[in-house]
Amino acid sequence: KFLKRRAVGVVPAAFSGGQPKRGVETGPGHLIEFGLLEQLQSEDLGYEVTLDESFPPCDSLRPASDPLVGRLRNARWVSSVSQRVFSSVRDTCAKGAFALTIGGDHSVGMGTVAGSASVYGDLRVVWVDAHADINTPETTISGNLHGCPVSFLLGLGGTTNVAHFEWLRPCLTPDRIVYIGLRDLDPGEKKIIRSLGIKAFSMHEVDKWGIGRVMEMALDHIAPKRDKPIHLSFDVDALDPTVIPATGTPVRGGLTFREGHYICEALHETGLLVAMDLMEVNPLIGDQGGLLQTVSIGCGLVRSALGETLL
Ligand code: Z70
Ligand code: MN
Ligand code: MN
Ligand code: MN
Repeated sequence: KFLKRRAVGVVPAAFSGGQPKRGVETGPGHLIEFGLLEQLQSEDLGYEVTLDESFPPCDSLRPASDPLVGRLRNARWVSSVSQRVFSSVRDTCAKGAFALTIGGDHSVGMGTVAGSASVYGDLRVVWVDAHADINTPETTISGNLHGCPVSFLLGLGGTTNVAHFEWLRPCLTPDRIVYIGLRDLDPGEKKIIRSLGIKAFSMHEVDKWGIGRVMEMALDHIAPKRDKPIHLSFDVDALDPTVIPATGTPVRGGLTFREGHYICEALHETGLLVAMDLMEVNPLIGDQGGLLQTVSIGCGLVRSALGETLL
């Protein structure tokens, strides 16, 4: 309904500055090396795939000096990389292609969603994650910006006045985002979600209703008439660590292999999906077998969101 061409623009967001563990910046390279781009071009899917080759290595954007901004770490670096991601996603969406961002840590989610929202004003967001990533500069305990992108998108708690983020304006409202897979929230994040009435399907709701009902309810909330563009921001740590071991913050009790794929399949079926992020693949966590499994399943999630079916 929204995409003008059978084309995918890929942004390799090889970035680790939103959290302290190195390795996650090599996630995009591993996904590409495993054959992600060829899989999307294959006769089964048949997309025209363009990699943003001009996207700089994020380490090259690291400023010489990046002092704390309040509690926030690497604010200057996160801002410049996110702004670059924003431009690339915006340009891809403006061409009528599907914007696929592969990461890399989830702090750049502020750039991906801002980018697609700048083209699709009426955007809806499905945030699949073990974490809510909705800490504000005031509530964050860790100071890691990958725990904050949603608050920046909503313009919460001083986010509109944080140094270096002047380029980012609020582009989302609490009624236009839905969470799936949550199970590891800070106390301040629970308060924010409750007070704003943000629709959230934690693992408790997934257990209670099953993923089929959850997806129906999620879509009924953000697009009751199934007529709004949707951005899927998928943090691979939403899946159980037995399924996705190679990620920086594994949390037990997560989504199964099939539940993760079902989310992607159901979103594809709506015909409303315009962008996807696949974030937080960290090849340095765990062993070689776990890495291969993570990268292989990560590619499968993207293929499902782009229309691969079982039959
Ligand atoms: C915690 C924080 C987090 C991963 C986001 C965790 C955040 N709420 N962890 N993504 N993998 O630091 O704000
Ligand atoms: Mn994260
Ligand atoms: Mn997470
Ligand atoms: Mn996340």
